[in-house]
Amino acid sequence: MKRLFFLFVSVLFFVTNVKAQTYTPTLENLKAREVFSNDRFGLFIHWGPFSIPGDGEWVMNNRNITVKNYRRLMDFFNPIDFDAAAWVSMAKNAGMKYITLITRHHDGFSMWNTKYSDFNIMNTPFKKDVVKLIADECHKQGIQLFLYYSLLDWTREDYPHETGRTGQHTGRKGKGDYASYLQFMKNQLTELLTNYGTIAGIWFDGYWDQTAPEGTVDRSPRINWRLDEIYGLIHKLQPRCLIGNNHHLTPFPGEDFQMFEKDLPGQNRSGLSFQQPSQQLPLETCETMNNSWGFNITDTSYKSVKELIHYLVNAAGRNANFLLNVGPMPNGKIQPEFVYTLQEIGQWLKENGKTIYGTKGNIVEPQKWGVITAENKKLYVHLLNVTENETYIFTPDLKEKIISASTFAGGSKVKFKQMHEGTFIYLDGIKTNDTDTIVQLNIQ
Ligand code: FHN
Repeated sequence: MKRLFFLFVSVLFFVTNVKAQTYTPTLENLKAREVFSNDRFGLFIHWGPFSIPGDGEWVMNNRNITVKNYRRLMDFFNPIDFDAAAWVSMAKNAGMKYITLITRHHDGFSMWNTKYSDFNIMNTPFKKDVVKLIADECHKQGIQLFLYYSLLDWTREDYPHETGRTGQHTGRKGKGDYASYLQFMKNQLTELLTNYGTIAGIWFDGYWDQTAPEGTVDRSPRINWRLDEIYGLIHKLQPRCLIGNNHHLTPFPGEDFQMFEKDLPGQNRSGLSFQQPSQQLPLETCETMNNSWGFNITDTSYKSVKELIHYLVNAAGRNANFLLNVGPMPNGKIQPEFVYTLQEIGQWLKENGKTIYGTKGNIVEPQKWGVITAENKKLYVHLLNVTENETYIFTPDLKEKIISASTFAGGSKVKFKQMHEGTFIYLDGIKTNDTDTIVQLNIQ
């Protein structure tokens, strides 16, 4: 009997896996992946009642706030200065092609009119469906909308909190019930993919709550998330909708893009990115403008315009999109430091976007001086780190035959020498730019 049971479990496991392995993206999904890859730049928005204490989106966990006390934030969330049109225009003027909006973060608060939880935006004094306001504006202004959805929940009793790594002090007593929680997530995702028009992608987070920390050898989950059911539902409702999961692991079957957090693909400065970049899927990396995702009133460690442009260029050079975050304030405004930086990046992209959008990266390994992006018969050499005294740069492994070279800004002729072991590009006589000197190579 025992044997029979094991056989049954193994067959079940095999069948589930085979089912998961056989994911074949539809043609429209493949097309959407291509569009996404060409977009290169997006806006991440971390916003909700967690913004009120001004201490980041992890405030509930970090300060051990109980569910009962945390729910009070719902009574204070009244962002009277929120203007969806202004946010979307700000993203567009920054040169961003998509927005990824938090719909429900780990605190479990839903930013839309959901039937499946009373911990939602309609029960705040604001009483307006934020997802709808932003979705309508994105559709109107022609920018794509991705929705962030946390698999982890610090509030619900049915989330398997007893095996979770975080949210252990929010006062939950009972045992989780994953079957019930899974059904809840499916219901909510169905709402999000039915009532808000075309959704370009779902951005999952929180899977890691049920695994050993990043960098541990065995990171198998402590619960069976049954992601194939969730992914299947999404692709059934909107086949072109791209699925990404910030599990900090190699992509699973059913996922349409791979993401990195606070790291360029191939780097692991954050300690979260042990996974290898996928060669097949579109890539994305996300980063904050200071050190916080959600609004943090004391965090003034703002990254400079130059640093963030370098991040964008470095991401494109590695074939990845850059998803840059803002944590709007509880009144619905985005702080002026962020607005200014986004305007400046937008200005830079107006002049140099041709070398970023629709390009491919990984033409050569990233070099000390910078990276190369490519489009049709043009290579753009981005000189991000060259000093006044450097008279040339050298790039190994450039297979393409160069016909001519010039500065991207101004079109002045640039000297070069292509040899068996690599290519020399001479910098004497060319006007360098402190942020990024771009040399255009026309190739055969
Ligand atoms: O815990 C979250 C965090 O709050 C934030 O949302 C980031 C964004 O990538 N992801 C998680 C940590 O991996």
